[in-house]
Amino acid sequence: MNEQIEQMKQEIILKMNNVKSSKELNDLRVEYLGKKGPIAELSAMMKTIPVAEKKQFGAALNSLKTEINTLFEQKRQEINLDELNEQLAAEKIDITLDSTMIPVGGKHPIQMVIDDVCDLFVSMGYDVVEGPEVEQDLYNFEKLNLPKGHPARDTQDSFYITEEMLLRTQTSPVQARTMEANQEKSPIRMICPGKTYRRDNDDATHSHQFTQIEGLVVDKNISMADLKGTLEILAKTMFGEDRVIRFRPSYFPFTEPSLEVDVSCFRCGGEGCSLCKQTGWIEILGSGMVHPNVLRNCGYDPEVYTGFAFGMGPERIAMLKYGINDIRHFYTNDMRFINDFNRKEGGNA
Ligand code: 2U9
Repeated sequence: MNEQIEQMKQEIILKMNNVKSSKELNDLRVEYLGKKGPIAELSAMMKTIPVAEKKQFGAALNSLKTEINTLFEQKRQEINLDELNEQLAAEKIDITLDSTMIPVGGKHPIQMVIDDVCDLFVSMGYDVVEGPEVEQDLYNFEKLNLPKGHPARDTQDSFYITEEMLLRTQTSPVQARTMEANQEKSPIRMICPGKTYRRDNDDATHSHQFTQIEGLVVDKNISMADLKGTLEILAKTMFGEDRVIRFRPSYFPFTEPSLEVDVSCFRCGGEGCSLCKQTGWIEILGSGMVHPNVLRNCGYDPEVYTGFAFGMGPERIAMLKYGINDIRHFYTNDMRFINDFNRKEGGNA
C-alpha cells in the first residue's frame, strides 16, 4: 500500500512539472484531490484495511495529503509570479519614447497691441469696458451726434440687420452706454477695445471687419492739456521714449474740437524716410474734446462736465510697428505670417 502511495506522489510531481498555468494546476488538483479522485479513493479504502494496518495506512495517507497540498501551494505561488511577470511585461509602457511636439498658440499681433494699450491705461486707473457687437442705431449713431441723414453716416457704411439694429461701426457706443448707465454721473476713465464692422471692399488697407481701441475721460475741468499729456504717454509707450506728438485739426461728429494725432517717425526720428513719406510724422490716432451734444445725450451736463476721447486702429498700429504691408494678413490665417509672431513649439509630455 505504501508503494502505491509513493507511486502516486511521484506521478503527481511529474505532472506538476509540466503544468504551465493556474487553470492547468486547478485541473490537476481536482483530478487528484477532488471527490472522485484517487486520494478520495484511497481514503475510502480505510474501511477495508485490517485493523492492525489501519494506523500506519492512515498516517501514510495523511502525510501524502499534506505533502501534495504543500506541493500544490508551492506550484501555485510559482505560477502566480510567472503570470504576474507576464502581465507586467505585456502592459509595459515605454516612457523613453520621444513625445510628439504639437504647436501651441501664441498671441495674435492685434491682440499684442490691444494688450499693450490696455495695460498702459489700466496702470493709469482706466477701466477696460466691452460691449455688444450687434448694436442699436441709437447708441452707434444717434447718441454720438450722428442723427439720421447726417452726412458722416455715409463714411461709416454699415451692416444693418433691421432698421434699428446693425453691426457696430465703432466701439463708441460702449462709452455712450457707460455714460448713460452711470446714475451718479461720476467721473469716467475708460478704454474700449473690440471688433467693429463697416461695408468695405477688402484690399491691402481696408477690411470689412477690423478692431478699434477708444478711450474716454469725463470729469469736471478736463482740458486739451489732459488729452495731449495722455496721448504723449501713449505714443512714447507704443513707439519709444524719444517720440513727440503733434495735433492737426480734423472733424469727427462726436468731438469738438477734433484733432488728428501724429507721432514723430520712429524709424528716422523725424528726418524723413520712406515710412513717414519724407514728412517725419506718422498719423496714429484721432481724438478731441467730447462734443457737448454727446455729453448731454448721455446724461452729463456740458456746463459742468468736459471730457476728451480718442480712437485708434490696432491694425494700423501693428502694421507700423511690425512692418506689415497688407491688412488682410491679420485675418487670412496664413501660418507663415502667424508663426512670425512669438509662436512656440510645445511638447505634450
Ligand atoms: C464718446 C465720445 C467720443 C471717440 C473718437 C476718434 C476720435 C477716431 C478713429 C481712429 C481710427 C476710428 O479706427 S479708426 O478709423 N477714431 O479718430 N474716435 S474721437 O470719440 C468718442 C467716443 C465715444 C461717447
